[in-house]
Amino acid sequence: MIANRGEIAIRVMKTAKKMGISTVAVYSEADADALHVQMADEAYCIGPAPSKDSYLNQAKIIEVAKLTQTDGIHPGYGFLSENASFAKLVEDNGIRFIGPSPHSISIMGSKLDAKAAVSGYDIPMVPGTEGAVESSEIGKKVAKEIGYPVLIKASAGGGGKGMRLVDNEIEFEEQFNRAKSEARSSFGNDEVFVEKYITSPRHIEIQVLTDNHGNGIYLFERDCSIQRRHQKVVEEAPSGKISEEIRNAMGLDALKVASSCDYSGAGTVEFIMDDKGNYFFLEMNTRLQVEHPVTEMITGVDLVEQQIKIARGEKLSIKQEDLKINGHSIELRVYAENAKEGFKPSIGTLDKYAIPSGDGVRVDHGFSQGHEIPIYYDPMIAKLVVWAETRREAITKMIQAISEYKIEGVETTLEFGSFVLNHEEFKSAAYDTKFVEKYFNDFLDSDKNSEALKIAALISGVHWNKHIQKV
Ligand code: MV4
Repeated sequence: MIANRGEIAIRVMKTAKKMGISTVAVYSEADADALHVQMADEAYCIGPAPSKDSYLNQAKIIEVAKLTQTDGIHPGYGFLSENASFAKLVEDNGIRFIGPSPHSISIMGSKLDAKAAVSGYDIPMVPGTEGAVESSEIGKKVAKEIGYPVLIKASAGGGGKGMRLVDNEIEFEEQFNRAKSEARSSFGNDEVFVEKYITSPRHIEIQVLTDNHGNGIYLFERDCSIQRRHQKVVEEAPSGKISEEIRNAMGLDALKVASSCDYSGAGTVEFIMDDKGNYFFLEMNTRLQVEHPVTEMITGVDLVEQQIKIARGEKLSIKQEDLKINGHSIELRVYAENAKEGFKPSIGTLDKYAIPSGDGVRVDHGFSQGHEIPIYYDPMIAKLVVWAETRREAITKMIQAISEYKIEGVETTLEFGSFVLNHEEFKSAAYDTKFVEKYFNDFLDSDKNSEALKIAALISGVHWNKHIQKV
């Protein structure tokens, strides 16, 4: 059973079919016509459109699993994928959870628990407090020691939620109180800690696979620095800026992080890297990630197949020395959003929908022509993934693929993707997490320029017809 929807439900079913496993889909009333429902061997409606009534309805999902004699549940990403209580409920009902144990999920779901778990494993961490900071006075003392600017982070946060930047001591108390009350209202847990702020980091994450027999491998890195307000836009593997030596050190450190919580399955260890190439452990994501395809493209490993085998209790059959990086892969997330209006969701019907194709082009999507993008869920339409021998060729292939992608009926982020891929800073691989913030206005201007050029071309055409041609 796939307890999810859209492209990831389809992605998981593809591998299940390849492995001869029959599939059960669940869906909300908004998704009755969805592709993931059509593709499954069996499909059951689990409630109304809002996620809390359907894709987050644990009791209903278990009820369908029991009815269909489901052996294992794949949670995809989002929804219930990092919910330790759900993983436990699944196992308590005699069903395999295709993911790590509730214990691993729970440790990595708390940043303070994660820090405590990895301490003693000699993993580089950003300078800061070890435990929760109880008062603004204590926090200020630490901040003075490590030096401003500092970040106040919520232990229960993640993906950028519940973070406060503090530039100097005068602002500390106010930001501390805000961070605490935000954490309390958003996560029901107001524990916060303080870290030195790394100004313009790169976001580098390592894919790992570990089994229940103590074996683990790392499948190299993905650079996910191109993002907007913690929403990733472009991801690539390998990073264009990492030496073999750092790559291997990060890989081994990522495996230590996995060991620290007895991890089993596919996981991602997130690091930030400063402008001198120092890297620091941030958090571990205990799920299959949206951007997993770029890793599959450069390693040839089907990560979902490995997840299923590990959940069955099999030993990892791939050894570290079997793995090598083959070529280069880039992913662009195609959202139903109007980039020019601050990435406002653009909901509607896909009146025209034609995907690019060809060697080294992969599109993971959950819609086809005529489908409506529901307002209830994430507005991602598709992931456009390319592979080529070299980074340069992969960039060229992506630019070509974007131009062949035809979507009408909703606004999309394809044009913004083209802006990123054509940018010198992207081409030189020198970008960091400030990229979108730094260049967004250039994107707006480039658009105005191209509008101006179009108008100029039209005017000169009219002029030619009216005056010059007659001469
Ligand atoms: C940081 C940081 C700088 N210094 N921690 C954002 C998401 C969450 N996983 C942690 N994040 C950050 N933590 C310290 N000490 C900068 C970020 C950050 C970031 C990290 C990864 C990718 C994109 C980011 C965008 C803004 C801030």
